[in-house]
Amino acid sequence: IQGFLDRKHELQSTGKKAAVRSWKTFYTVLCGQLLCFFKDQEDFVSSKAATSPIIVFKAKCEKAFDYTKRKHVFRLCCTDGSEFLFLADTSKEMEEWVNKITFH
Ligand code: I3P
Repeated sequence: IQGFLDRKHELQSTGKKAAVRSWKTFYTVLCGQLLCFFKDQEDFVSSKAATSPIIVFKAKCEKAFDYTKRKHVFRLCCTDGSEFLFLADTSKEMEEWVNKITFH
């Protein structure tokens, strides 16, 4: 699965609140057990990553029911303690991402 998602860093691996907390748009690609981030599809094709990938192996991924500021948001809790929110365009897209990340 791949496409544009907005991403917000909530917690660092230490469990501390992330310092940079604004939403950022990335062309996001799930590749095996890695979630990879690019500026756009062109950058993905030329393997020009925008930021480091997230390891989704054994991560917990589900709809962020408690985050009510925006719709179609899901949360990814990684085994290192870090946490991210992702904003999809539609609830269908959100469910697709959650399923693919959970059962990759
Ligand atoms: C953050 C930005 C985020 C906001 C976050 C702010 O400020 O406004 O959109 O999260 O709030 O810290 P900045 O752009 O200066 O980094 P929400 O959209 O979820 O409100 P937070 O620190 O309460 O998470």
